[in-house]
Amino acid sequence: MNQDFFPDVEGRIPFGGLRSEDPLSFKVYQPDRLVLGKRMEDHLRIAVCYWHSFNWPGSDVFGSGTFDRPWNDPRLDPMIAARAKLEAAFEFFDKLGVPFFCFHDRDMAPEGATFAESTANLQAILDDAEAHMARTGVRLLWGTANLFSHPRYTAGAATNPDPEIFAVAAAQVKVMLEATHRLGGANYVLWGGREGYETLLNTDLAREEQQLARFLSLVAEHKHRIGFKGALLLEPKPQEPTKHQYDYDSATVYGFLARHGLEHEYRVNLEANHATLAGHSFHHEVATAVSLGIFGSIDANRGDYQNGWDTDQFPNSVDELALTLYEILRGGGLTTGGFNFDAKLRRQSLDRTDLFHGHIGGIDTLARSLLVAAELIERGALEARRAERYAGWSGELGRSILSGEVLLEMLAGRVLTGEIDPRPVSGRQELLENLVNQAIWAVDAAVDAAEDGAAG
Ligand code: XLS
Ligand code: CA
Ligand code: CA
Repeated sequence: MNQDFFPDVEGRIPFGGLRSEDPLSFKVYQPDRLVLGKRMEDHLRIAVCYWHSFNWPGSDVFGSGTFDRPWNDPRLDPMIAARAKLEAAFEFFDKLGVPFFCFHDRDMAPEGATFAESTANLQAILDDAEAHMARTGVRLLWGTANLFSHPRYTAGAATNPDPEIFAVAAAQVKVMLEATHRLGGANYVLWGGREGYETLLNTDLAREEQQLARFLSLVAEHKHRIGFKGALLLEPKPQEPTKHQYDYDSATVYGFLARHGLEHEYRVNLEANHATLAGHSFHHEVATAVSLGIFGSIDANRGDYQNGWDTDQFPNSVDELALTLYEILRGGGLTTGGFNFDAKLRRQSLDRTDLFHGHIGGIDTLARSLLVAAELIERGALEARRAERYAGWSGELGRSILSGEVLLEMLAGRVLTGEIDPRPVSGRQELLENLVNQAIWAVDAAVDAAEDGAAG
């Protein structure tokens, strides 16, 4: 396949600005624009995911694929199809102008009749992937193994009641961790695809936890053995496909890691829609991970507040994402992580260019959210009020409590004499929410003024 798969997009998607009428242009995202002294591209480290964009045919439980993805034709030789898909994928990454991509082993190369054949398929396609990466400069944000699609994983991979399935999963992760290392991946992700349960009637929770911990210890040990310097990331999700997934949310994952001495080996890859499913806001998940010291990377998307499953839509709300970006910037920003669009088109979005529209909108939303978050950081008003709220803990009483110097008895004594007699103070939530809106509107006004200037 040497013809362009996306002929309607001639070269790199340009920056057009807010007044642009070209839907195939960025309205906000400018990779080289400096925000808080750092390039936008380096703040966001955007990635496209292989699976939703190139593997998924647009099927749902009621109907078959609707998308134009010729490599999914079952009459094709699977390796020829895999190479055609790879070419289209890299054409897309390159035209969109993003620095990274992410993939599962089975997204890129077909499963063979035996494990050895599947591994050989992957190795062969990796040669081509390396060539495409060298040609386009697109890098690997993370790799991962698909431990959930094959029927052998119905009852889980590491948490399977059958140790032989644990062994196959271990072999698959070994191959894919090494593949990620070979491609210079910045991270390796483990989403607990079917690590969870359908019914407690046949499940031994304590045993499955031990199995999962052993699996993750083996993976960390192998990472060090092969000299992979990227971060290992677990991806929390509360349910789907199983009724209850073990890696429920950031806090649950941290508790698990700490119980097994793995909290310095793993961080988290947080997905917006998974936070929604867990009943959290996305910025709660990010702030929790930052505060626990395990924040790693982001899967950008959004759910639908009217239903309870993983719709993986492209993000489009600056109001919501600005708060997430704010927590990330407060935590020091991304290091090995990035923003991977784990987002998929709606089934009726049939045209090839729809893939561009989805990503362009998501990227612009992220860029605009970054501007708002930077504005909030620069204004410093939220931070100042937060510091003021806790100021007492830097005083004599607060320090003596935290250092362990005082006992309950001593505190009680000071309260009894009336020496300590506090008054509640306002949390000022509405004022703080107004400060956030003020920053959003200030960014709107600044962008408007800049465009007026540019228009002359
Ligand atoms: C599924 C997950 C998955 C991981 C990678 O819900 O989001 O796509 O990101 O295995
Ligand atoms: Ca994900
Ligand atoms: Ca998802």
